[in-house]
Amino acid sequence: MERDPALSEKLRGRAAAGGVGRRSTTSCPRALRLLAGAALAAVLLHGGEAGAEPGPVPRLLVEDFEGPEWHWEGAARDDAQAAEGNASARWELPAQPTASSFRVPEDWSPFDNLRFRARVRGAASVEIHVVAECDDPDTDSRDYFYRAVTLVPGDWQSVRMPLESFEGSGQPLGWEHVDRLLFSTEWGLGPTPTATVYLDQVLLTRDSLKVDDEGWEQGNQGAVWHRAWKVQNRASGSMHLTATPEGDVPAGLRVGQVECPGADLPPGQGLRIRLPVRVAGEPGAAATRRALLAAALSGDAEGFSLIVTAQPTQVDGAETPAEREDYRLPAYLGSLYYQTHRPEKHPWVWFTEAEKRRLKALTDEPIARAAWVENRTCADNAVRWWEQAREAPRATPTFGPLRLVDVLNLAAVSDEQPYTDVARGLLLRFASREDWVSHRHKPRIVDLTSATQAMALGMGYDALWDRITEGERVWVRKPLLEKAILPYLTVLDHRRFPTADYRNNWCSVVTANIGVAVASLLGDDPRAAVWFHRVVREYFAILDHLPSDGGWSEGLSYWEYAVDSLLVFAEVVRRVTGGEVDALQNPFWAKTGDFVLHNYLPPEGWVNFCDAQRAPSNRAVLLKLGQELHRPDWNWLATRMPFRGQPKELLLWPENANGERPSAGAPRAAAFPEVGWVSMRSGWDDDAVVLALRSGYKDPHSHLDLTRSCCTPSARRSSAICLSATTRPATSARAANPRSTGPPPRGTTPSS
Ligand SMILES: [Ca+2]
Ligand SMILES: [Ca+2]
Repeated sequence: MERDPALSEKLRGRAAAGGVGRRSTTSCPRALRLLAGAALAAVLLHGGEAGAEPGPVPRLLVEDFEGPEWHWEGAARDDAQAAEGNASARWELPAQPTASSFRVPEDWSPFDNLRFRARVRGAASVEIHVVAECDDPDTDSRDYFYRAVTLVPGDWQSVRMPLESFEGSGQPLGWEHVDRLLFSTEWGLGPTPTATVYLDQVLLTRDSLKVDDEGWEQGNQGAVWHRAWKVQNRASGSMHLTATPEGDVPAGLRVGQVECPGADLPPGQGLRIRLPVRVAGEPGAAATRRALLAAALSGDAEGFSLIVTAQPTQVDGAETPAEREDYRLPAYLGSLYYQTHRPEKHPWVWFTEAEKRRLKALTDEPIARAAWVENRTCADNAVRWWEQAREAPRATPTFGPLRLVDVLNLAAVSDEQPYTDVARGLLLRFASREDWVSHRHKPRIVDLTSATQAMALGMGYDALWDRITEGERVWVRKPLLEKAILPYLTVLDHRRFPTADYRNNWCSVVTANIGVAVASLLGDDPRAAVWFHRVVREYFAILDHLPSDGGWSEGLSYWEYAVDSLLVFAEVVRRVTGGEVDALQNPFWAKTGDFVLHNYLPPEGWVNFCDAQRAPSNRAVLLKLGQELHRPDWNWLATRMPFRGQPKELLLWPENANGERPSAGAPRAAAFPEVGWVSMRSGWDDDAVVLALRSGYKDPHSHLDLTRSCCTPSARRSSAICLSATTRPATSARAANPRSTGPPPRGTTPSS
C-alpha cells in the first residue's frame, strides 16, 4: 500500500506521554435507530365480536368458557355473566393474582392478534399482564411473551393485542410453541384493586388487511405531495374499504380528499391509498419552510391519521354478520419537512469534503494523536483481515462494525486508495451478516449490537454511495431495513423496550444509532423522511425526559456511552437540516458536563456509585460539549482523561478544544437531585478531597448498600469518601415502564 510518509508519521509511531491507552478487545457498540412505518400502531378496541363461527378472516377460538370440563386455575366458571354464549370466567382480585390454563392451542404463529372480552366490576381500573408461555425446558426459569393492558370498569370491552406488541422474557421457544396462557396482576404492576374481572371469548385472529407505509411521493404539480399506503386483502372474501381522516392537520399544511378506491377489494388484491398534502404558501418560500419546520417540531403533527375501515362484503346466505375492522394509519405529516429538505447528493452526513478537511486538520492536533494512532492500528488490522478474506465470500469479519468507521476515517484523511477499497468490501460483508441482534439479547428484535451495526453501515453507505453500484446499494439497504430499521419501528410503534425507557442507556444508544442509519437513506427511499421524523421525535423525547440536573442514574460509564450516541445524532440532524434543527439547544446539555466534572477524582479517578470501571474515557464527548456550551472547564477535564476510547471519537472532535482548569472561585459542590447524587470537593488540585453522597432509587447498574459507606480507592494523591443509602424504587417509576415488569434486560453493559 502506498502511503504518504508525513501522514503516516502523524498517524502512527509511539504515543505521546499519556496518550495511547489500550484499546479494549471488545468493540463498544453504539446503536442506531430508525423508525419504520408499521401502520398498525394502535391497539384498536371495538365491540361486536361475531361469535365463534368462522368468518372471512382466519381465527381460532382459544377459550369460550362454555365447556363442561373446567381447566382454569385461579378463576371459576360464571353462568350469570357472558359476553358470548352462556358462561365466562370469574376472576376475583386480589385474592387470586393469576388465572391460567395449560389447555390452549400450541401454534399461534399464523395469527396477528390475541383478542378477548373482559368486564370489570369494581371502582378502579385493573392493570394486568397477559402472558403466553412458550417454555424452553433447557432454561432454568419459565420463558414467555408478555404485555400489560388496562381494563376499565363498566360494560364488556373488547381487547385486541397484536402479538408483535408482546415483549419476550427468557428464551421463549416462539409463537409456534405456546403451552400456557395467563392473566396476571403480578410482576411490578403495583397494588391490585379489589375487583371482579370476567373474561370471555379468547380468540386468535388475523388481520384482513396488510398495510405497508409507502412514505411520500411528489405529485405532478410540484407543490403537492402524497402520503401513500399500500393495502392488501388477505382475507378469503372481498372487503369494502373506506378511509376517513381523523385528528388535526398541523398549521401551514392542507390536506385534500383521500384517494381510496371505494370498490370492493377481492381477496389477494391490493390498492393504494393516497392523501394529497400541500403547503399553504409559496413552494420554496421562507415562510413555507418555516411552516414545514414548525410542523416537524410540533407535537400537533402526530395527531393526524387515516382510519381505514374494512367491511367484509356480505356473502349470500351467510348467517354470520360480517365484522368490521378498523386500522389506524398515522400520517406523520411533520415528516414532509425532511422529505422536502433532504440533501441533494451523497455523502451528506459524514465524510463530506468539509468533513474531510476537518479530519485532516485534526491530524495535527496533539491531543488527538492517540486516537489517530489507534485508528491507524485498527484500520490496518482490518486491511490485513480483508487481504486474507477477500477470496472467501462467506467469511465475515472477526471484528465489530465500528472498524468500518476506522477504515473510513483513514480513507478520508490519507487519500490512500486501498482504504476506500477495503471499506467498500467491509461494507458489503457486514451487510451480509445473518444475525444482527446479539444472541444473548434475543428474543429482542433490536438491540445495542444491531443498532451499532446499522449506524456503521449507514455511515459507510453514505460515504461510499458513489463508489458502489446500485445493486450493491440494494445489497446494503435491504438488511439495513429488515434487520435494524423496521424492527426498531415495530418496537417504537408498541413502545416496547428500549423506546420510552428514556433514562436507560439502551434508549439513547439505540435511537441515536438507528437515526444515523436512517439519515443515510434520506432521498434514497420514499419512506425515509417519515422514519427520520419519527426518530427525531423520539430523540427529543429522550432529551426532554433525561434528568434536568444533568445527572445520569446509571453512573458515569453509561452517561458517556449514551451521551456519545446522542451527540453524534445531534450532529447528524444539524447536517441534514442545515442547522435548522439544533438539538444542542435542549436544556439537558447545559449542565450535564458538570456531572462528570464534579465526580472527577484527580488525577485519574472517578467517584463511582455504579459499574463504571473504564469510564469516562471518550475525550471527544467532553470536548464537544465544552465547545458547544462554552465550558472551558469541561475541555480541561477532557485533556486530563486517558485515551481509552474508540477512534470513532474523531467524528465528534471540535475545532477548538482549549481548556481551563476551574478557577479558585468556581463551585466546588454539585447536586444532582433527580438521581440522588451530591458531590463536594476541597478544590481542583490533584490533592483534592472529594465527598460524595448517594441515595434514592437503585437502578440495575448501581452498587449501593443500605447504611454502608465505601472509600473509592484513591488514585495517587487525592481521596474520596462515598456514602450511599437506598430506598425502595418508586412505584410510579415501575408502573410507567412495562419493561420493568419482567426481568431486567440482560447484557446492558456498554461493551456488550
Ligand atoms: Ca362464553
Ligand atoms: Ca425454561
